Amino acid sequence: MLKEIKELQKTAFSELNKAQLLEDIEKVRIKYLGRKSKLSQILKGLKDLTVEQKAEVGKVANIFKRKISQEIEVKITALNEANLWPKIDITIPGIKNARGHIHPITKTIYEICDIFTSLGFNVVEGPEAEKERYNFEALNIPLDHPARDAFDTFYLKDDLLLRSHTSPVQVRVMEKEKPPIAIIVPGKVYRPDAVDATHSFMFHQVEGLLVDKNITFSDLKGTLSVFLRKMFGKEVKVRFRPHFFPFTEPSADLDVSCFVCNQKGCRVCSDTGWLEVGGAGMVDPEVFKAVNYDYDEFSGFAFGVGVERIAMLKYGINDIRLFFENDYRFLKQF
Ligand code: 2U9
Repeated sequence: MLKEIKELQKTAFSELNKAQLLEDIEKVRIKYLGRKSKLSQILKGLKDLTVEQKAEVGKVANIFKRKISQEIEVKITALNEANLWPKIDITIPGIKNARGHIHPITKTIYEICDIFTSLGFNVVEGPEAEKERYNFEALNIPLDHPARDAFDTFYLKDDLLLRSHTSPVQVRVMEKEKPPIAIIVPGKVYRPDAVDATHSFMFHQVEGLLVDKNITFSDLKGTLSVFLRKMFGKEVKVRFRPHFFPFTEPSADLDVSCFVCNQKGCRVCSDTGWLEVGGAGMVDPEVFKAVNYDYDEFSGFAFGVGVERIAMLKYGINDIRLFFENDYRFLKQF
């Protein structure tokens, strides 16, 4: 009988080892532990044995019963746990991670800077928190100047403010270096404007400055015409409209012919046939005085463009706020 139990144990464990599914395990359980199992019969037959035999066979039979029961439990638990994990179908194509890319404003800045560097300009950047002297005084905007109202804003503390244009960087360069100078200055600027579809308290500019001997308004017109045709297409016309800026004299607003309607008249150009893209002028002698340049020896031109404005025109975007909302549905189009 002891031999019979040993045999039983061997086959039971070997069959349990092979069982892969819950139903296979259940079959093993019924076969070896069920009411009609050999083990059951052996246990029932114990009563016919001698006391010694009963003790010995009973002990071995019960050990077998306990061991196989335990092993069955372990296997069922393991299988149930494995079934909790989602099944992975490795033949399904994966989901690609979205790849980041350059923001449309940065892209437009790069494009503008590329054109000017191809013309021999150097790119310079400077601080966004500025002293009054660099943001105002050196640019011929004294404390009592009416033009200061449009800029005067966002003071961080006494004599430290968020710059309202990138012009302070040009002043810093002129303080450090003698002409010839040909620089382009991209960056963030801050103004006390109420936010709407075309205004933001923070936006980006690219400004330029060229100073040398014998620089004239013709140089300004030639340089900016080349830039605007590279930016908006060979066919655009360029117009310089008289204007006033404290830091340039004479000054002009900068227009390109409307490439949306080909000057037939549309909503984008308000039926004027022209789109304003920036401003420019000859550097005011007062600015040269502020940086100790001899304004009889040197002359220069300066200009500025709003990057958001250019990007909106180029890509047909009708609301400046889209640039700053970080909505991927908008950004992924560029
Ligand atoms: C120095 C001297 C002169 C920079 C200039 C403009 C004209 C201009 C506007 C374009 C759109 C500002 O962003 S905007 O609203 N800029 O019209 N900017 S001349 O003149 C300078 C700069 C630095 C030392």
